[in-house]
Amino acid sequence: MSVVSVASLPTVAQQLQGKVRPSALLNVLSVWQGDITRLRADAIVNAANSSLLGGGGVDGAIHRAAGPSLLEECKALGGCPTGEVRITKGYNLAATYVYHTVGPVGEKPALLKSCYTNTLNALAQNQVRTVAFSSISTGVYGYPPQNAAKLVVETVKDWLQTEEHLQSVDRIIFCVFSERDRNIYEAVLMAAFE
Ligand code: AR6
Repeated sequence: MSVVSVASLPTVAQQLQGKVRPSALLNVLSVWQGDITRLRADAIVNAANSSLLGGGGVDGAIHRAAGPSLLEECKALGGCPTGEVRITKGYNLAATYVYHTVGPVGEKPALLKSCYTNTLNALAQNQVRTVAFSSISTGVYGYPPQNAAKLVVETVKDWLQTEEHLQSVDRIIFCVFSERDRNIYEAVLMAAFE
């Protein structure tokens, strides 16, 4: 499958030109629709479960594309509580690292926010400059996608308000799988930056 380098993707500032107020924050954000395993980034963020032993959805896709060494490394981590994050290598993926976060089952905003904040803090700490997030909890875990996107955009926007955080990243990609979710993210970003 063809690899997409995240540095080549248009930013939200470019994607939604004229529809959003210019903001330095929008120069580091992108919305991209497709299979996250195709992305060449420093890190991709997996929607894992607390066992970290793989599953369906994006988790299954990441494990299949990374190969069996990913599961071996995950086994040694001893699981991950909801809202937290654990880091592995990317193995056969185009991404260097996988950040595995465990979203809540159902609409639990504080826990979903923790997934994103903890992951962003860990990325900055590890000097990871390009990252693609999958839409945590919005598949089988049943978080309503629109509400999740609003919370995610607000959380990332707040996090980027700190100059140190803004300087720490080159690109944060919201990787959406469906056209519906791409429309949701674009509308939510327009509302957040109008
Ligand atoms: N690339 C990008 N996004 C994807 C891909 C892909 N290849 N495949 C699915 N999505 P889900 P959750 C989207 O169910 O709700 C697993 O079994 C999907 O359309 O993968 O957090 C874990 O092991 C949706 O928008 O994750 C857990 O048990 C989003 O990824 C459980 O599912 C998240 O959907 C976690 O559930």
